[in-house]
Amino acid sequence: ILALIQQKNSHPSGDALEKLEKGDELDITSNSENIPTLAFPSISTADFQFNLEKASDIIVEKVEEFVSRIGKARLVLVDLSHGSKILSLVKNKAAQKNIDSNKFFTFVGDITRLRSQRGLQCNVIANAANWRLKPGGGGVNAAIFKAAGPALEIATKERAITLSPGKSVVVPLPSSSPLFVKEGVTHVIHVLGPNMNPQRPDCLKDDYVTGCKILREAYTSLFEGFVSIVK
Ligand code: AR6
Repeated sequence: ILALIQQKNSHPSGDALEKLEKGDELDITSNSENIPTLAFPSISTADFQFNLEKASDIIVEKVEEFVSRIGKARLVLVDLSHGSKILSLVKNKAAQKNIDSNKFFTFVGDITRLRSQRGLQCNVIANAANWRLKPGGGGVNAAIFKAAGPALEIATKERAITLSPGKSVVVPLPSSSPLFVKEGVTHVIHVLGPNMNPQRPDCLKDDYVTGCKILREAYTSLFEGFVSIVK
């Protein structure tokens, strides 16, 4: 059954298996084309090896702070698989805090194919970037630069050359970008989170006091960036 569900992933239909797999996501994706929506990955928790429990606390804390400031808009935490630990941690903690599930929810999908494959229209997507703001390097950064084509690299250079940890930069996506055309993405917000991976630049080792402070700053900067677009 799981294999069948995975096969069905890329072809939304009214099929019973599809409904089983998507669950309440069906309600989320229907009739919501024009609601400004930010899709964001969990910053720093894969390649940058940030602790998932601590990251999930910070995500929920920052979401709670911003849901009241975004009007009708929505925030959506995205990850690639149904087994995503960060999605389940955040989902449970958000439910405990009674965060409005119309304004914030978790969602399984490739952030570069949310509309075409999963039926979720997100006009803004966040990228867990590197400090050079360059394509490649794996993870969501590589996927977003690849899907957006050279237009994103050029547009990014016009806004910033580098990024320090905890900061973000809003990049309007040219309408020639495939990500704009196919997915309806109008802005990419690059965010640089704290790095706990000794093999990457600016490693904080185990300094989670600094790490948590920088991750909070990163989400504040990301959500402020989204607020500035929505206004
Ligand atoms: N769609 C949705 N979520 C994704 C996708 C995708 N296509 N790809 C990955 N994720 P990571 P970091 C999730 O490693 O830890 C890069 O090389 C992933 O499962 O992309 O901040 C950059 O160049 C995880 O939950 O970002 C930086 O050097 C989340 O996205 C460095 O990695 C973030 O994982 C940044 O590391």
